[in-house]
Amino acid sequence: MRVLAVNDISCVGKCSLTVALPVLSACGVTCDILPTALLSTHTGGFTGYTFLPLDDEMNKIADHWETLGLKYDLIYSGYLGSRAQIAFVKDIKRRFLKEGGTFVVDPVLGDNFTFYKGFDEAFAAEMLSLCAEADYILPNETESYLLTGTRDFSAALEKLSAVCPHPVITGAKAEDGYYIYFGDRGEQRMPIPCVEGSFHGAGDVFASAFCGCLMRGLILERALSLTAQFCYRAILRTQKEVTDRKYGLNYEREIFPFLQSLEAEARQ
Ligand code: PXL
Repeated sequence: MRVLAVNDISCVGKCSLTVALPVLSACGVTCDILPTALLSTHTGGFTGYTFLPLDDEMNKIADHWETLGLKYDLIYSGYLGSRAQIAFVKDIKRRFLKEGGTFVVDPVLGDNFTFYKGFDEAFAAEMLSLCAEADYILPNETESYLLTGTRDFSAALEKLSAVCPHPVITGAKAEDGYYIYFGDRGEQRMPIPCVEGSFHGAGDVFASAFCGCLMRGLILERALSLTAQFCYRAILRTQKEVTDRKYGLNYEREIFPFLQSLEAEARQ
């Protein structure tokens, strides 16, 4: 199985490609990368970070790949730095996704009900148009709100279902705990263990592990369950080890138990 991760390289802060590569490789799938930008750190909680968009390079990389005839079983897109990059990812999907392949979009927009730096309503509208081309989308509760304009998860899921066949709203805080809302057969929701507050990079660990589970043949519900458990354990460890949250999840030592459960259920 061959995956293409389209995401930035944040050198410090454990998110995007620095998470996708180790997690997907550990899952036993080849992970190629298309870097969208190079940053000294991610943009959440750091100041003075450097940011180099890689649009020109992305074009050249894609043109070279075409000469190699590369095709992917799954393309996973994450942080995109501009509306032009969103348009470019649509083109990447058209050129490099295998017939019948899977397109997963993590519509990275914000957290704590606010946009990440540099994003706004127009950007969210463009992201929604990318979601419309995806098989699976993985908004967190903030992104679900920014994409649909509603904080009601059932209503948001309904709106997202009209756009994409398998919307998944992660870390949704309801009255009685946290849930994953997903909608491939009407509305479903799965209770998940969760820790109060936001942990930077958790969405990227989730998306990467989820793609790994799909590539190993797990059905949606099992992929979500194993992935949620992995993220929860990584969050607990991060909390226990009292690392500054902006440096990301301490997920590394949770990879092994995650893989044990994955291998027990994998069908390919
Ligand atoms: O984790 C999402 C993410 C990815 N990449 C960059 C970010 C963020 C969130 O802040 O800034 C560059």
